[in-house]
Amino acid sequence: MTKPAKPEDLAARVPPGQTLTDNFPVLSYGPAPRFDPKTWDFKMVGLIEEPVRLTYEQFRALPQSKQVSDFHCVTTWSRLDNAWEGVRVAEIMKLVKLRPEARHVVIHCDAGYTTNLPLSEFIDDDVMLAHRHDGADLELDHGFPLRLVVPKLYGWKSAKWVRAIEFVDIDRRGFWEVRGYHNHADPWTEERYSFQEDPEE
Ligand SMILES: Nc1nc2c(c(=O)[nH]1)N[C@H]1C(S)=C(S)[C@@H](COP(=O)(O)O)O[C@H]1N2
Ligand SMILES: [Mo]
Repeated sequence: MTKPAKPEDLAARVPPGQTLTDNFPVLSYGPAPRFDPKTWDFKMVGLIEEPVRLTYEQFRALPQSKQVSDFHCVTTWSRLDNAWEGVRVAEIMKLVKLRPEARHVVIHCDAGYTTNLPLSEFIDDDVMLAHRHDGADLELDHGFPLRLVVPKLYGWKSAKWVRAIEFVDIDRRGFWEVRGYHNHADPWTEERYSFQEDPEE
């Protein structure tokens, strides 16, 4: 058992404008896609020397990690101490040789959802591709069989039902990023909406 956190410690973990929840709300645009382990695959494409395609079995055979992190949705709920299990992005990066022009990634999901990240933030130590949450397999609605977890950014960057990672040179905005949400999405500086973006960036 971990000691219950003191209220002042908790406050330091909740970004401005956020409210804590113990529930795990489902935030999805559209219904959860169907999962078929026989046809499911995971791809890495774009600015890498050799494209990668793994079957479900091959993906599940990759080395596993655990990590506890906080989750902040731009709709103002935050959920602390999520125990994620899966494959660290650092692990899948061992499977590719990046071309020098690669600077950004686009995450592609079943049913067409996408999100974008700078390469440097995608390969951060705390970013992972998870299939379990709080000791159980992810529910379908929470992204089973595979979701990205990017603890340092708002929840819409934590793409559910991930199928492919595309390495690109020029940044390309994802699903919410073209619909008025901030391209970067740092919850600590409340990067919520695209109108807040610095036009110089
Ligand atoms: N494929 C996909 N991934 C997605 C979304 C989505 O609509 N489709 N919603 C995002 C948003 S806005 C949030 S806050 C988190 C929510 O994850 P949860 O539903 O597991 O709480 O998933 C993100 N990933
Ligand atoms: Mo969200």
